[in-house]
Amino acid sequence: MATPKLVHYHAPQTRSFTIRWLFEELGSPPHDLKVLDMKKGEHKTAAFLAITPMGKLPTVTADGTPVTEVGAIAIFLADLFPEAKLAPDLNEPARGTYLRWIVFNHAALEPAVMDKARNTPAGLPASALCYGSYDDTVNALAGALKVGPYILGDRFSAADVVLGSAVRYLTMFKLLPEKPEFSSYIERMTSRPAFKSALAKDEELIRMRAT
Ligand SMILES: N[C@@H](CCC(=O)N[C@@H](CS)C(=O)NCC(=O)O)C(=O)O
Repeated sequence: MATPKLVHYHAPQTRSFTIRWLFEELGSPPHDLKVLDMKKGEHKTAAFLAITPMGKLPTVTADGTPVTEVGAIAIFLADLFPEAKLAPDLNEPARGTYLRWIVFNHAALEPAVMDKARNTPAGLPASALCYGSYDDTVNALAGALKVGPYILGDRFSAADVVLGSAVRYLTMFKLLPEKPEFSSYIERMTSRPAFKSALAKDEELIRMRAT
């Protein structure tokens, strides 16, 4: 089957950066980049809401079919370009670990951090929350990163792009506690050539917008 035509709807300085970085790690396979100006509300136009009703970025379309949610997009793209070797094969046990941590980002890390930041009153016991408690979530992630250098141990994967992005921006916003496991992971991720290249491209977008 031919590779579908990919469109990445993007805005710099958002979660969409994760996907920009991932495209770099994949060796920049052909895709159209459509940059939306969120300050002008371009992500809430009728045309964009017809693609994705929440009007959120990142969104990727594949032959017109929308894929949203950073983790889903990462899994989709890493599988679409297997030659980049950013995803364990279906029959490898590491596939389970890989999926586990990509889903953990959405199912535990982000909700735990956002609830804490918003001071959500405790209406439910920890046992009923998708993340248990903020401390348990943070400690689980720090524990998994302790061995390193990557979330799968010796093997870099798309899960590091998802988690590396999240740990970086949550730390920038002081939403994660300072821990050596996080700072050294951020250091390893941000020193990757693909990360630097994606960041330089987004900085150029921001500069162009300012002029
Ligand atoms: N769960 C989504 C969250 C996406 C998201 O919230 N993106 C923000 C930018 S970081 C956004 O598009 N906000 C615009 C809005 O909601 O109006 C994902 O992981 O992709």
